Amino acid sequence: MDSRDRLDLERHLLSIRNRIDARLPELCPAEDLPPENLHRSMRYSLLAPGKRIRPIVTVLTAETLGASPDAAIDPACAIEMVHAASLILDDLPVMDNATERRGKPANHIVFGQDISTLAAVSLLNRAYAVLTDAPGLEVAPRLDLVRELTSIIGDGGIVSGQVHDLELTGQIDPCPDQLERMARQKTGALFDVCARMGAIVAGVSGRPLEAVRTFACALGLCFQVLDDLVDGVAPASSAGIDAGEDHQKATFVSSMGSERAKTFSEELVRDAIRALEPIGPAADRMAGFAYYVFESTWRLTSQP
Ligand code: GRG
Repeated sequence: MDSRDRLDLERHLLSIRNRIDARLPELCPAEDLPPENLHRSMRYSLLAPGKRIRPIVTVLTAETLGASPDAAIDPACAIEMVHAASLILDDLPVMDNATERRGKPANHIVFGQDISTLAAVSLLNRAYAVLTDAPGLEVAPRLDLVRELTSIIGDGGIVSGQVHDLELTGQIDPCPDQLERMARQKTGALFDVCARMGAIVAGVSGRPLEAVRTFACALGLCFQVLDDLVDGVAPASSAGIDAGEDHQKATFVSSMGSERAKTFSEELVRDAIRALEPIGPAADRMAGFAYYVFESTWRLTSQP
């Protein structure tokens, strides 16, 4: 990608991100609405400065498959609500016991475990409400969006992935296949549903849907491998979480070593980009985005 294309991509990603960041506060109850501590807790995590990678995948997928980005914004925000809920739950003492997230004290440190658990449940519930009310879409696609989201959150997806993650905790060198299965459920499933929801907004199925799903699953797994690499080397300030906590956990680094994990992440980003070939030049931005995510996260893995 030459520098002009990269600038164009970065501008485009920023414009999507700005739209997401502007819409999220409108979709979340105001802080002064009772119970104030619950709503403050929800907004604290949801509006914290995350990278918004998952909602960007949703909007880019919809655009790539021929839809206007407008109808994809609320579904993308619903995805970010699920992501924020998962981060709150993941940081609890009974899970990863992390004290910092997105460069700030973790939700339960500020609001207590009781309120933060309820805030996570409330964010999840609100995500469904956002989908049922999504503007610019007929009733049938809105129902499809809800169905897709339910299919990846519970025992068929993220929650099961987290259970496997807990089971692997303490095993410092788990078999890479086990770890991959767990990461595909825990992290990959949410990326997958981003693509599926973008395709629903565009009203597209068949081969292009398969292409974007393969892309998203490979990118999600790649992202988890890179996240493990960053946690392994980055100081807390650059990772935005208390990175040391993950050292007790089974990670791709503890399982296969950092050199193999790096190679694996390169293979995965290549797989992701290759998966888009059937779509042709319309997918250039999505491919550029995958490389952009890879490259910017990779840079953090090489910090002293
Ligand atoms: C019911 C949604 C739900 C979850 C319950 C706790 C749990 C089960 C799952 C945890 C899933 C999880 C937190 C996976 C980690 C994924 C990951 C790599 C997170 C970091 O994502 P970034 O870097 O974060 O995109 P930002 O802060 O930039 O958004």
